[in-house]
Amino acid sequence: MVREILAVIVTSKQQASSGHVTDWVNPGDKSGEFKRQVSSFRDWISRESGAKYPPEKGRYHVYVSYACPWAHRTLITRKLKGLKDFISYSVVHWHLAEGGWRFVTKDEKEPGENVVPDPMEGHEAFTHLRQVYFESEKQYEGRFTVPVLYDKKTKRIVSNESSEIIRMLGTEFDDLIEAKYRSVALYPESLRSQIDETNTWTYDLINNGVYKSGFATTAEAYERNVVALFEAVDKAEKHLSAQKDGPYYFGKAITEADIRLYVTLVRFDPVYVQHFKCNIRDIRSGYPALHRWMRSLYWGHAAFKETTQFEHIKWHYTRSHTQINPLAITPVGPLPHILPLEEEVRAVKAAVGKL
Ligand SMILES: N[C@@H](CCC(=O)N[C@@H](CS)C(=O)NCC(=O)O)C(=O)O
Repeated sequence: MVREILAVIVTSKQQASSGHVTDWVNPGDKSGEFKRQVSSFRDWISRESGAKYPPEKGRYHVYVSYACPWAHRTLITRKLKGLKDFISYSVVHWHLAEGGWRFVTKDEKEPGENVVPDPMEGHEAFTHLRQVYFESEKQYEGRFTVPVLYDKKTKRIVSNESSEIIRMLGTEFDDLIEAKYRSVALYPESLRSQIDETNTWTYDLINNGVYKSGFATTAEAYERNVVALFEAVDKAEKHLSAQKDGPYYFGKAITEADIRLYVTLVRFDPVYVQHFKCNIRDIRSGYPALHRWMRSLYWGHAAFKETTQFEHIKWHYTRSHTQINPLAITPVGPLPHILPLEEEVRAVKAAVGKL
């Protein structure tokens, strides 16, 4: 995780002064490389006595976008840990434009649950997520990212770093929730070193790798990153095909490794293959073990299926990144967005002799 944070050394000031929301690579940066900013709000909900943010039912809220893989991590974790009645959430409009994420108006109807105007008391006039950032820090100069974990009591942002939010949700409410949810251990002691090791390359080369490929502004930066991305996806495929006690990444129980890889892979064929040019292979025809694993999460668990909103995902990327897709036309396929568990694309069926 340290690497995750260090990998992204762009000061918030640089980002803010760069001008446009679509300036993912700072104009003037000759490297053409996308460098993710470091998250600024890094407090913790903690059950240690005297903690500034203790776990309490109904006290916290998460602002998310259904489009965003980092925010998606928090929605899956919230559901897997049975935190429905403990932590509320709301969803921003899928379109990211100048001024950052905005809330829907009360007359707008977008697909999915909880796509609502800012529901916080006192936020009735808020139109954009940036107002939540400014409420916490008047001089905030970074990007206005989701997810945001918000404390209703102090009206402060606790954290805007998803890797840390999922850790808090994963353990800090355990004294309050039902036993069946307490036993869901997403970062169990016995697997920590393996999860940490996997997180390091999955984050850098896959989760962030799709962005580094897609946002690159030189052919060299794109090619270097897309090749590294596919080497890492090959490595994940190899790991999963050797995993005999599945169905999960590390065997019999879901861990955060499943969550962190799923959020990128489920967006891969619908968006990253064409929009971010991550097209050396696609998942459905090129990666049988990953394809099966991803679909078993989606079709087998409400926490994955109900939090995956393909319309938000497709519309957000293809209509917000006008530097990549200036006409903002959303490609229709591939259809379906995700295949049923027992279905395969024709090429795969032919290869296994089922045609
Ligand atoms: N480190 C953050 C990254 C979050 C992030 O980059 N979110 C994107 C959406 S996928 C965002 O909100 N971007 C808006 C912007 O940069 O203006 C995390 O993992 O929580």
